[in-house]
Amino acid sequence: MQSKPYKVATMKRRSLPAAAAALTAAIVFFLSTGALPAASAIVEHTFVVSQVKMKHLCKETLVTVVNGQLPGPAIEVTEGDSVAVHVINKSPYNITIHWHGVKQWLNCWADGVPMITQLPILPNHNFTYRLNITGQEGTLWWHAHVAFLRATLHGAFIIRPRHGASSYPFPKPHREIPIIIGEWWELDLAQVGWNMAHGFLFYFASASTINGKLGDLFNCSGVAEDGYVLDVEPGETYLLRVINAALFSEYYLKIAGHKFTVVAADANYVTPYTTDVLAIAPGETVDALVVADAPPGRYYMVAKPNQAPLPDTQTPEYTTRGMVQYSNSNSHGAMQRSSRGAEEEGDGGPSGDVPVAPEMPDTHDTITSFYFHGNLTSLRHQRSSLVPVQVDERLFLVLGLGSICRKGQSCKRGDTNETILLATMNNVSFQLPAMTTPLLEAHYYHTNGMGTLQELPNRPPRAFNFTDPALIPYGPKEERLEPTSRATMVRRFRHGAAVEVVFQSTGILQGDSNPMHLHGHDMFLLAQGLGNYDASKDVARYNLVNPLVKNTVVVPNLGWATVRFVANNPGVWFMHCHYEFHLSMGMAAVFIVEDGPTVDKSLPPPPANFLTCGHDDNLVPDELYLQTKKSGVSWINGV
Ligand SMILES: *[C@@H]1O[C@H](CO)[C@@H](O)[C@H](O)[C@H]1NC(C)=O
Ligand SMILES: *[C@@H]1O[C@H](CO)[C@@H](O)[C@H](O)[C@H]1NC(C)=O
Ligand SMILES: *[C@@H]1O[C@H](CO)[C@@H](O)[C@H](O)[C@H]1NC(C)=O
Ligand SMILES: *[C@@H]1O[C@H](CO)[C@@H](O)[C@H](O)[C@H]1NC(C)=O
Ligand SMILES: *[C@@H]1O[C@H](CO)[C@@H](O)[C@H](O)[C@H]1NC(C)=O
Ligand SMILES: *[C@@H]1O[C@H](CO)[C@@H](O)[C@H](O)[C@H]1NC(C)=O
Ligand SMILES: *[C@@H]1O[C@H](CO)[C@@H](O)[C@H](O)[C@H]1NC(C)=O
Ligand SMILES: *[C@@H]1O[C@H](CO)[C@@H](O)[C@H](O)[C@H]1NC(C)=O
Ligand SMILES: [Cu+2]
Repeated sequence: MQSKPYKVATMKRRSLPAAAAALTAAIVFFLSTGALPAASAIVEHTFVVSQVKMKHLCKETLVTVVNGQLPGPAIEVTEGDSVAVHVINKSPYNITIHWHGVKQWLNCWADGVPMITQLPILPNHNFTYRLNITGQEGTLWWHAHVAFLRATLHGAFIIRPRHGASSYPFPKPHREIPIIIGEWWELDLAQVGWNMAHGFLFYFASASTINGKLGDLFNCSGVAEDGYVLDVEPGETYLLRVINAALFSEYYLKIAGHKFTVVAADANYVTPYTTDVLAIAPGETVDALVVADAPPGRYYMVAKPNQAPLPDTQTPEYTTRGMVQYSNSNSHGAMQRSSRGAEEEGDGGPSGDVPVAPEMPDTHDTITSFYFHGNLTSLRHQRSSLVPVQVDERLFLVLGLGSICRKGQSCKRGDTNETILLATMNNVSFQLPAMTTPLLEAHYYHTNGMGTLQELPNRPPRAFNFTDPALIPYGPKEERLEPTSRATMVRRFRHGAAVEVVFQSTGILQGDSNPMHLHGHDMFLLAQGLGNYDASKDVARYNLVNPLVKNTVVVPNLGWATVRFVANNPGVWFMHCHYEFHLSMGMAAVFIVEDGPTVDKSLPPPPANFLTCGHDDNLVPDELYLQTKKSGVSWINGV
């Protein structure tokens, strides 16, 4: 039984006299901001998380969604607004919602990472998230921060400029369209998440999607699946707000016969960049203008995943497609036909009834993504002038895989089932603390629960030829590098510290790229390169003038990327790879940003509705204490 879409209450631009008792917060907000009261509003949503049956590929599947929708509802706000989202959890799972890319200034409590920033919302429980949206414009998104369930629990989060669309630093589009790339899974995602974290790795989606639709490359008994159709008027301009919500793959997006002008990425404006292909990794967003300037007709919009070539392990990857359809094209019933008969681009435009298909990059082409990201720079904007020149803390974080023995201290490595495969940073794999108190709460109240953590090392314990292809996927060189360990890795930063991180992808067991996502802060992407990072020549390439500003940075396959950020948002922030398999295998760490010298630079107490554990001293589980101590790595003292 499909549940009815839940009514979404949006209270935009409500005048003061109309504010009801429930809007007390709004009144406080209006009174305290003062500056532009007419431009601020409370945007309110109710998210009912429940399981519904959906049918694709001839098979009915139980999926966990918000308000019965896949993708979930879009949140649309104006910069300066406040947002309240009431989450009612009617699913059988523990849920949290993360507001991906929202900076959450002094509001880490609402970041939505289970056991790191909050207790999860239990089945049949409610929780209200309150966020202020300031100093950001563009496309972000929200998703459950629960292993794998984000495949079906996600939606767009769109922030428009305070002074309206005419203040965009690009021609005002006629329409704005979210394009969410996702995957269709027929498996029990909660189970898959558990399995992945326990070394059982081979689970894959059944299809990929654009705005929740599989498109005509997929069928049920020969009947093509519905595809996403964008109807356009000749000559008009469309702003596509592209989000990669997929768990597993970076995608290339093309529209036959059309070009994109990229104008923003991760809700930061970029120098307009014209290209016929977008590259977008999980966690990234790209805003691109498309002008409907082709001969009227029908044009496929194709999203195709890439993957590292052999000798990397090859996994099933699915291309999906929708359609751009001109209003005065004489053919109807888009997406009814099978894939056969699509014309390749370059044949001189559409003829008759056959939609034009774009020529896509090869699946194993990863260099197109490298170039795409390398060609983006930020548009000169207030924030882009703030690249820290002096660096206080430097981290060199080596990203790879590793393994621990299923039983005992020693076991066969390589292609064996005696190990649990893990993903690592500097040779440690992240595991959630076994405490019953979330880290943020333990940090805020200085409870001794923080004593169980391990410090994220500044550099890998041992240097090796990180990008030697001989490491992929197995072999004697690789087997020696494989043994690793698990811990709750954290790194503390003084308030205001300028931090430089060099992320280095490796070839241990695989040569994947790594889309690294930092919560609560944007990062300046100073440079990226292929092969091993070499400070003696790569520092000279740093862009300190107009680097891209991102919350998710793609560290190229067998390459590196350098970022800088200022740790000025106090709290406990997750930093992790946005490939779900890497995340659930432990490619993550926690950055703790300390309070500043004044109240307005310090984390306020948790909001009134917050579920806390009570602050007794009974927070250190002995088992974890012993396990961490045994590893002999330096300790963090939380007090
Ligand atoms: C849900 O969260 C509660 C409280 O943190 C925890 O005790 C329980 O084990 C969790 N359940 C699952 C299925 O993870
Ligand atoms: C959750 O919200 C629903 C709908 O507003 C309400 O009926 C229910 O009482 C709430 N439950 C809790 C535990 O607050
Ligand atoms: C939002 O901003 C208002 C006005 O500055 C402030 O009172 C409120 O605490 C803020 N809320 C959050 C969740 O940051
Ligand atoms: C899709 O069509 C192909 C070819 O007609 C067929 O082999 C396949 O089983 C179909 N898929 C489904 C799920 O029916
Ligand atoms: C920009 O893209 C072109 C190819 O499209 C490539 O040749 C060039 O190296 C790229 N620039 C950077 C800095 O990556
Ligand atoms: C491990 O692999 C060996 C050899 O491939 C096989 O015989 C054995 O049954 C496997 N054990 C498990 C627990 O899967
Ligand atoms: C790393 O390995 C590659 C491939 O074997 C090789 O070309 C390169 O020279 C090696 N680099 C170093 C620093 O040893
Ligand atoms: C990684 O850590 C493990 C366990 O602590 C250790 O045995 C191994 O030597 C380390 N490997 C590297 C390459 O640093
Ligand atoms: Cu995220």
